[in-house]
Amino acid sequence: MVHTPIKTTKSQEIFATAQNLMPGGVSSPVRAFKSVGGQPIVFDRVQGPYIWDVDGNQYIDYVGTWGPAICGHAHPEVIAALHEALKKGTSFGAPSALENVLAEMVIDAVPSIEMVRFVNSGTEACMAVLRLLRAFTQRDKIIKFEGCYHGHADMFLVKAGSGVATLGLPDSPGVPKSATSNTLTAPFNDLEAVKALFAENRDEIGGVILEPIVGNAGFIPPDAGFLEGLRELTHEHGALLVFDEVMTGFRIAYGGVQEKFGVTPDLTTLGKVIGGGLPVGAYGGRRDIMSMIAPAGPVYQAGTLSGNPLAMTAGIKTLELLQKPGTYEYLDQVTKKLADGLLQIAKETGHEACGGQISGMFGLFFTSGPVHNYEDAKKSDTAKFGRFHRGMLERGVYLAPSQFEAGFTSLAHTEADIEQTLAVARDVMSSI
Ligand code: KE4
Repeated sequence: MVHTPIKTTKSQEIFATAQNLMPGGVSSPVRAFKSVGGQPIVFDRVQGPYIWDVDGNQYIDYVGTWGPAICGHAHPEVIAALHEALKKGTSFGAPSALENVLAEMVIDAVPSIEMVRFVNSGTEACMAVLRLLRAFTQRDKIIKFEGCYHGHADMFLVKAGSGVATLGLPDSPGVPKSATSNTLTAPFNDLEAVKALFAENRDEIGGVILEPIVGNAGFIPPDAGFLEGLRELTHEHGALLVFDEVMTGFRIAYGGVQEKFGVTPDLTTLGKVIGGGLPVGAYGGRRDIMSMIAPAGPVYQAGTLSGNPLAMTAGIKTLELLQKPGTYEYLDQVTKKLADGLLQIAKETGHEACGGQISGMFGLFFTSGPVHNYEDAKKSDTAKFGRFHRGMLERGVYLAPSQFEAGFTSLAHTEADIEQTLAVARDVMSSI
């Protein structure tokens, strides 16, 4: 397949200016394409599974603004609902019935959630849930897993994934030892390591937090028995189990990983999908724990724009769309076709690769694998991933700009989009 390099003049101009105005020219590090090389494209508009950049190039999108666009970008029904909501204003800073509606939908959907608090990002949700679990257990230590990312709050920037892994940052400067001295880490999928930490820190660990399917070290599903083992260990040691489902919530299943795998944590964090593309995060769980949150209880957490009526509106409409029969079967079907196809093409073109998918989330590593944890993931050929990413971009396919991220599909992706993507992938993998 002969391809002519895409014209990116306007993207380059805008990005050059941006770099003088904002650190790295971006509002979030991974967007700068640092680990895949080349300049990022500047978006002009999105619709369904597609992106158009400022030079008019069109792409099939597998990032979906990092997860929220699960119904496809700018879904007409979400846009229409927002138009209606806009007529009533943009922010209240006061109770609105819309918060009740989305809260009830989240509580009905997510097995662990009996009560929920809305915030504005996944980072805020994870920060708040950590404060809450420490207050409830009166224990300060937590266990997180290498390569997992729970937002950019100090306490979690220890062997974190996503942009921290992408940029190969150690643990970020500016984070005092005092903030991370209570953060213990273990390799993902390693129950023995968790048991050892509990033994070494008897009665001091308040909770275990994880991405139940890792997306921030690339796509790494839990080994059989891992989630169940954590549930038993936390019960045994009087610690709380926290599923960070900011990425997996309402994507892996309507009730998240906890519904699909049948393991119910004590607390859950959410984000991305529940905002339908507007800023929303949430944390929730057992009523006896959540009742400690101010003003019902003494644990403080607040936010000017939390429960924003526009964000609630977009989230409500998005979850309504996801409730339609066949949603998750369709996501699984198109994503399986994509992931299986990419692996098959990699094999046929002589590349060591592994990966997989669950529902609308997938990943591809350029290593023979298997990849059970972050150490395994780091064996990937990230330079080859960079060449793959650029080749796909040049041919109209937009993948996450890092080996240490997951890919996302949507209900708007058609079989034809997948076939086009695979045809392009064959061409690129034959040339890298
Ligand atoms: P935000 O603060 O970015 O809304 O959420 C933080 C967060 C928490 N937990 C999980 C499991 C997450 O995946 C995230 C954010 N994910 C990244 C993508 N891997 C957001 C993209 C970015 O940082 O630009």
